[in-house]
Amino acid sequence: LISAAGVPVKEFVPTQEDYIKIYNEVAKRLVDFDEYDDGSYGPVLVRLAWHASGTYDVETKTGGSNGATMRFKPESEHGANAGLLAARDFLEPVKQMFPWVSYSDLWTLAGVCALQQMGGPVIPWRPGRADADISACTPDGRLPDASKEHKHLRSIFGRMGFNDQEIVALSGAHALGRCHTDRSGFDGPWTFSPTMLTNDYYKLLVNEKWNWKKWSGPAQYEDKTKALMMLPTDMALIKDREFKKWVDKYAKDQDAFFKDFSEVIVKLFELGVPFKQEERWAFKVVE
Ligand code: ZEM
Repeated sequence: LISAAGVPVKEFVPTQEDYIKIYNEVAKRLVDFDEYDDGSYGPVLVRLAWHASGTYDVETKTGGSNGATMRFKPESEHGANAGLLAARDFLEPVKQMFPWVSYSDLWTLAGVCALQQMGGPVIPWRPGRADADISACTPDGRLPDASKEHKHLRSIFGRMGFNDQEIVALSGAHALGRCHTDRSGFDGPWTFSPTMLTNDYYKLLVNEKWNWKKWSGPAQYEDKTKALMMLPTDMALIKDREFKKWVDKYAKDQDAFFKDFSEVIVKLFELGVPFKQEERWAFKVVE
């Protein structure tokens, strides 16, 4: 790099220490801004990282977390991305503090931070994503539609390169957060501890009785307390025999869930990224 005066400028080459600073800053902001939703921006940060990554198409090698094209219309206005501006806005001051980081690395690292800070497993991460321009925006319809069932799940997640076990392991993220009527139209949380990653999602799927909710909103299920919900796509995981095997396993074994969840999230966040760095880093939870 050459400055305007013609003097060579040393390029800033971030090290692991610099990414630790970002992780720690996101963790600090999760504590500082605890009046959002159920008391944490964590779930919506996880959803941002997932929706940035889940546009990947193995055949055309388009989409995925590399690029961070959700910054642009039309992708930011795709129905599935409703509400994710809250997550992008939450991270903007972090981007200003560390202007050298790409949005695409920042969004996935924030997802890792949120999951670990909410009690999840260690999720090894490495940098290497570069932001793209508007021309790399993906077409609408690449993310799953909650009103559909098993065939749709296999076709959408198959396009990203995931098998049945991976689909079920990824879905355990619904232990976190909630549905918002002004975003997806659905309403309510999946578990009683929406800011802690646990295997409760699977336990509730197999142990509770789920009935159609009687309301004028989109078709969803509710438990007998009417406090919790399941989407039609969540119920597909116990209606389909092959999916159900994995739900049963994770309902019984939280360690197995954590191990498989970590592996599949690493894969999700890395879809389509042309990494130069082989090594992944494990970030320490901020207490
Ligand atoms: Zn979700 N998800 N998701 N998801 N999701 C919502 C919320 C959250 C589906 C879906 O339609 C919805 C995965 C898979 C799938 C999270 C993480 C992950 C909502 C509610 C809907 C409708 C949005 C709203 O109204 O705010 C469908 C159909 C999926 C197919 C299997 C995967 C995979 C995820 C991560 C690995 C999270 C954390 C939330 C909660 C967001 C929040 O704001 O609380």
